[in-house]
Amino acid sequence: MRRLLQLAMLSLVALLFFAPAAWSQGQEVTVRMEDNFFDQANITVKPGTTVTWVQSGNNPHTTTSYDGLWDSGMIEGGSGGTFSYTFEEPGRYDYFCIPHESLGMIGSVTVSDATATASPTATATGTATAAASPTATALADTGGPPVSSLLIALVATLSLAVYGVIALTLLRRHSTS
Ligand SMILES: [Cu+2]
Repeated sequence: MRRLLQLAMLSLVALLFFAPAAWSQGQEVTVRMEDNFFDQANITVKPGTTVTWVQSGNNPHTTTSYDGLWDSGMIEGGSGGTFSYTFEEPGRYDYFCIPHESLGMIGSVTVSDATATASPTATATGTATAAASPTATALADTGGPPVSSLLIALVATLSLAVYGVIALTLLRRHSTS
């Protein structure tokens, strides 16, 4: 009975060890700077997410916050240059490309804590019909890692428990024979 208790404690320790690492992981999202638009232009991310803009076009582009929060400066065309910004506070952050704002090269990052309600709010705030599908992809991307990490933690805990049971059974057999 004491062995089972120790086993349960061990599993709990394993879960406590793995789970926070999976949950606290900062997520990363990439937005491409094309000629002349952002792909994806409207994304929804969780607080603590780092968004990296990658120069994927031949024209020079910038990612510039309308609120003055960030400004990449001109990133040369064909350079593959990048610019990153980490979003901590929930809210909506609009940005544009300095040379191509008039051509509609604008985008937004919505930072939202909610996972279940994120989809309806994102659709409600988006005015263009085309915004619906990129937002859905972004949600799928950001939703993936924590679930899989949690699964790994669960599998690790389960395998540890199974290993313990096998060891216990072997020990019992040894003592009875
Ligand atoms: Cu541009």
